[in-house]
Amino acid sequence: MAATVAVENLNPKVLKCEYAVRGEIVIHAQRLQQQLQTQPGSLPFDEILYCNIGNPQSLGQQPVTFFREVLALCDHPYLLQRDEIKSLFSADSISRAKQILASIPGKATGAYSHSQGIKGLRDTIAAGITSRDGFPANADDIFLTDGASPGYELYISCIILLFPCQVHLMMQLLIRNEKDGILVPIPQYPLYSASIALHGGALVPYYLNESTGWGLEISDVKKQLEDARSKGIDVRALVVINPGNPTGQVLAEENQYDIVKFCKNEGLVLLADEVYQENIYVDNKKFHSFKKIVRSLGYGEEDLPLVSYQSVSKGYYGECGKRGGYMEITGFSAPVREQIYKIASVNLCSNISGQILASLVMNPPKAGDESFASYKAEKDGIIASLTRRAKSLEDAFNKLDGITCNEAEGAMYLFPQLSLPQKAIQAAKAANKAPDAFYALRLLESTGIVVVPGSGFGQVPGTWHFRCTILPQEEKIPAIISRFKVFHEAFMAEYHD
Ligand code: DCS
Repeated sequence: MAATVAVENLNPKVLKCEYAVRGEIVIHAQRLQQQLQTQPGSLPFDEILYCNIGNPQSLGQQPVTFFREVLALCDHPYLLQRDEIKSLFSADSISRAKQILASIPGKATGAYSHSQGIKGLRDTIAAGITSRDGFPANADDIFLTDGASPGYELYISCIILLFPCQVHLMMQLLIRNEKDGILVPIPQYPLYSASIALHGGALVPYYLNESTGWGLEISDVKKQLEDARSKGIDVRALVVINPGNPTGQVLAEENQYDIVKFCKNEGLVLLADEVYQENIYVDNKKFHSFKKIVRSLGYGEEDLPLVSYQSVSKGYYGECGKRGGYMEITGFSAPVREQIYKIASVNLCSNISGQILASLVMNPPKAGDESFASYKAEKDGIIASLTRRAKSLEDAFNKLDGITCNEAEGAMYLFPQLSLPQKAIQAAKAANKAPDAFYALRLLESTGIVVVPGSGFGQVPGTWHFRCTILPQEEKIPAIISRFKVFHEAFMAEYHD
């Protein structure tokens, strides 16, 4: 008898899982893009402007030259034997590639590595963390991953599913689960809700305070924690995203101290998503890693289990497609670490180009290196341009009636609030859509601009938002702003109460 696989008999956890960053609006945008190709002139715009996803190079951001030179040489070491490379590659990229290859067994980027990643690269990353924080880091605490997403998956797998021999799609469909809670900020990047849903855990929300620039208030976290506990949920961990996605805030240092003390007092693991650590656009805020905050408080390994995530997808490097990242885990007992290692080894290893890039972003060229001046110019140019783009979009949103927008202090997004007229809310209801999804769909159909409705990230009930990236190339920003304004004013006039 043939096996019957139908939506009705799939694992309900898979059906529950949502990921709006590539959801309905984006699928519709892709359809419209095809229509523009097959029937040019059939829509009121001539291109789709993707402001939905933090994928900088897809919108024209150039990769950092030094990083790509090293990658190219590592992947094709034959080049290192050729004299011509001296005129094509910088001296420090050549020496870095040689140094990296020497640390790879067999000098082969096509070979599996140690399950945690190549030891020499982890040493480099640990040294980078040490110099960033002023506190020591250890290569044994680093797990290199294919971007930050699997790192989180890996961890959640460990704590919720108790080691589910990792995780083929079909296994995912079949595994039933437990009831353990994770505190997650709302609004949040939907990797967290999706992953918790997939593994069948309980998402315990805490709300960021929009009126204080998306501040994280310990009093609210505590209230939510107690509420969840009173319902019998065993809350295991607190997720903090700093700088924030989708909200763009950078936590104040004092606030970070309070968060760390809270986690220690409540016996929570701190999951610190720090993938936007290089994306800061204001002078009055700095990135401080939670590792540094924990150590500055004098806390040792035994005081607080901490997982910190970094990725090559973000920052000024934006190497999303290379799938590199790491998690640094501290404060876990040896037997637990063994289990985390076991799960990592089921995946064999992360891809080697991503591993190399992770080591490069944590140890870029230094003053005195041949590439330093060009590297710095590329990096500063990208960050300065992102800062200008964030400011222009924020100002433009704030000039519109019915929109208020907090400052993008960091990350790659603005998350403006929409005050929609009742008639628009009713029209959305009639169309069976959340009001912000209705707005985003209309925006797409009139302008080609793709944003993600706030409902995809979670928001205070009864409020409506959308997330707009700051990533379109700078010369496109004025057109985006003017198209947006025309749409918004027409929409508000159409549904005026
Ligand atoms: N953590 C946060 C806060 C993110 O925003 C992302 C990606 C990730 C982790 C995972 O990234 P990688 O797996 O590529 O390292 N951000 C998505 C987003 O909101 N837009 O683009 C992707």
